[in-house]
Amino acid sequence: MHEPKSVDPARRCRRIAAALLLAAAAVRAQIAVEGIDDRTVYTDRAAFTVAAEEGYDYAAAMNGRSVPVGEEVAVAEADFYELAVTRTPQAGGAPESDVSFDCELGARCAPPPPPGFIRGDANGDGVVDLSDPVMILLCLFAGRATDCEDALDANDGGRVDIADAVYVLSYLFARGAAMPAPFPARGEDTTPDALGCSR
Ligand SMILES: [Ca+2]
Ligand SMILES: [Ca+2]
Repeated sequence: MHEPKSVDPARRCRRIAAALLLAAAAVRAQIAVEGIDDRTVYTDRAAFTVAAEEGYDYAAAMNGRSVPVGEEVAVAEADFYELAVTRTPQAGGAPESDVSFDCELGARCAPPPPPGFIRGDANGDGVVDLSDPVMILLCLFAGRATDCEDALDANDGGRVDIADAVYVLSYLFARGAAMPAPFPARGEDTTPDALGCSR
């Protein structure tokens, strides 16, 4: 048994679009694990079934936790896994075989967002909602820092003031005009102004 290894997120993302890597499948006898191939790269999810043969009692555990035999087991969370299976003849006798494999599953790396900002998306979470005018007001009156003054400048007037919070609220709740570009897609500011943005 190997100790399960943790997989840090950065390491996962260096891996090719993250993958399930099966390695070192040590088949010592006739126990079959179906649905996955040895030394094959998967992404995001894999599922396997420990095949149950009549005449044997099976015990299967993945990372020390029991998993069912004869039905599909899905792996969808990035981690390092070890599966161990033993079977014992019902007619008696010692466990005559076992099989184990190690697999590592990484999340598919999300592509980096394109550069730029969404006008009105003050908090930079990718959507414009009520939290954004709140963020504008916090920046104006509560000393909250921002990494993108351009995003706060909802009306593209070249300055950030309370009119920007009102503009977003009007858009959201009073059928007011949409924000000028870049909106709704992320993009660069095409209006020359003194505002900055580090997104
Ligand atoms: Ca937002
Ligand atoms: Ca403005």
